[in-house]
Amino acid sequence: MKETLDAPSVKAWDVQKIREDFPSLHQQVHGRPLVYLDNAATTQKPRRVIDALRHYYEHDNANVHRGLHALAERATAGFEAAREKVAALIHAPSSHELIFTRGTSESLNLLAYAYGSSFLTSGDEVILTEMEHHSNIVPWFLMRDMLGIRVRFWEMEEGGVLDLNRLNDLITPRTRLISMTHMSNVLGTRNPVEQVCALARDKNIRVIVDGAQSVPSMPVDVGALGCDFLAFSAHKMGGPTGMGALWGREEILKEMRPFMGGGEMIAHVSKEGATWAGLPHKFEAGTPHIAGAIGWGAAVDYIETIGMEAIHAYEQALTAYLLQQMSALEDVTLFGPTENRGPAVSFKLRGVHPFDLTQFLDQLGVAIRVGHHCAEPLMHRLGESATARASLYYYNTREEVDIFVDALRRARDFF
Ligand code: C6P
Repeated sequence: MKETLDAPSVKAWDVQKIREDFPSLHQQVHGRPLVYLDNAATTQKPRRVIDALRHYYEHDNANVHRGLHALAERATAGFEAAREKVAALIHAPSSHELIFTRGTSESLNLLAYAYGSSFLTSGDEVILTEMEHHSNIVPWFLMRDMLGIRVRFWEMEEGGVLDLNRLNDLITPRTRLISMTHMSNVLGTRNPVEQVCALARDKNIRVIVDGAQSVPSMPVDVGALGCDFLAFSAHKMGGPTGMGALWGREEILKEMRPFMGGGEMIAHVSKEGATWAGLPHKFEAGTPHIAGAIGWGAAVDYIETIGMEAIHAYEQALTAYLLQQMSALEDVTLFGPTENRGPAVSFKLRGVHPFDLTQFLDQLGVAIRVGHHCAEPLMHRLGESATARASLYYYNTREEVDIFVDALRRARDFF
C-alpha cells in the first residue's frame, strides 16, 4: 500500500517501499507486528548498512593507515570514504575536521577534556541548557572538578523552550563556552542554535552543539549554524552502534591537546616525548571502529537516496499527526512544544506508571522508551521521575501511530 502524507517537499512518499529495506521492522513481537517507536534511543538499520558491514568483514578486513597490502588499502579507502560522506552530510568545509569517535558521548567527553585542558582555567564559565543529556553535563562536571571551572545552567521556559534573554543574562566576562543540544531527546524542542551562535560570536564565546537527535532528522549545515563544534552518533541514523563523530573548526582543533594517546595519533615518539599527527588522526588513537565507519557511510548513502529534506518533511508531518492524535486522548499529558520540534514525544498517562505503560505496550508489539532519558536535571524541572517517550523515524507510518494511540486507549481502560 502506498502511503502519502502531505508535506512540503514530499509529493508521494512510499513508506512501504522504504520499510522493505529494513529487515528488522518485519517481525512479530509477542505475536503482534512490531511497531518500533524508540528511534531516539537507536534506529533500525537498512539492509545496505548490514551488507556493508558484512562485505567489509568478508572481503576487506584489515587495519587502516598501517598496511601496504591490498586489504589494508581497501579498508583504508573505505574508512576514509566514509569520513568524506559523513563530513559532506553536515557540510563540513573539510573532512579533516571530522573526528571519528564511539558516539556523541565520546565526542563530548573528548571535547570537554581536550578543549578544557587546552583553553579553560579556574573561574572560566561554561553554559549548558537545562535540557541537556547527561553526555553534555557530566563531562563538564569532570572538568569542573579538574580545573575549577564553573558550570551554569540556562533554564527553560514553561512549554520546554529556551529564551535568549535568559542566556544574555547568564553571560559574564568569564563565559568561554556554550554547550547545548540542537534538539532535545526528551521534549523534542528544536533549539535556536543559529541565534545562540550569532550572539556568542560577538562575545568571542565558543558554541558546541549536541546534534545526536538533529543530524538524523533534518538537514544540518555547520556553516549555516555558525557553531564551533558538532557532536553526533551513527546509530541514530541507521548506522552501526559504537560509532560517532565530532566536527570542529580546524583552527581550534589544531590548537587543542589530544584526548587519548596511542598508536596513529603521533607524528614521532622518542624516550623524551612525542609529537602529534595532523588532523583528524591526532584525536583518533588506536585501531578505530573500521566497520562502523564503513557502515555509517552506507547509512549516509541510504539517506541521500531519499534526501534529508524529504525525510525531514515526512517526519514533521508524521510528528504533527502523532501529536494531534495523542492530544485528542483524555488523560494524556504531553511534554514539550507543539511546533518547531522533532519527533521525540514524551508524555504521561494519568493513573498509569510509565514503566507499567511501557510493558503493557510491549505486549502489544509497540516499543517505546521509559525513564529519565539520561536527562535527570530536565526531569527534575518537569517534576517527574520518569516519562514515557515515543519517537519516530522516517520508516514509521500513520497506521503505526494509530496502533500506538489505540494501545494507549487500551492501557487507560486496563489500569
Ligand atoms: N540519547 C536516548 O534514548 P550516544 O549514546 O553517545 O550515541 O548519544 C548520547 C546522547 C547525547 N545527546 C543526546 C541529545 C542524546 O539523545 C543522546 C542519546 C538516547 O535519548 C540514549 S540515552
